[in-house]
Amino acid sequence: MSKPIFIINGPNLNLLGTREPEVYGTQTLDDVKGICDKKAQALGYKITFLQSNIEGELIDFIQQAGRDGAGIVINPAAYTHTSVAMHDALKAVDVPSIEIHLSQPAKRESFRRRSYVAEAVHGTISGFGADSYVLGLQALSNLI
Ligand code: CA2
Repeated sequence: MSKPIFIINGPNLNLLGTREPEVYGTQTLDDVKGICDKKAQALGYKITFLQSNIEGELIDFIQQAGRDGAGIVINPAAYTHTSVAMHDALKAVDVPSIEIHLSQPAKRESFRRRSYVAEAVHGTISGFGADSYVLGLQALSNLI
């Protein structure tokens, strides 16, 4: 049995589908999990789908994925633009990782243009709503 793909979600993504639908869409995080389950199954993988609002917990998830996972799809949410700790954690694991975003941060406020995570992952997919997760899984499975 192959190791699962870890899908890690950062702060406030638990609110998905309840606010700002024009930016983040109408699907809930649970809907996104279902979409990821289906795509991963088609690719021959199981997923471990996680969310936290706490930076240290997200670091623990990344380390756990390094030990027990085949790879990482991560939406670091606002920590994308602030977290050296997440950058370091992603660099410290030996599994491939893909950064994904629902929206296209480059088209939004200037503070969203900097990603500390981008320099530590294989690549970034953004701007496709829930499809960013699907595209991220596809890209990751090509790397594993
Ligand atoms: O577009 C993305 O996926 C983001 O990672 C989402 C983050 C944002 O800080 C990044 O710049 C881009 C914000 C996630 C907050 O999600 C909410 C969802 C519904 C209601 C409120 C917040």
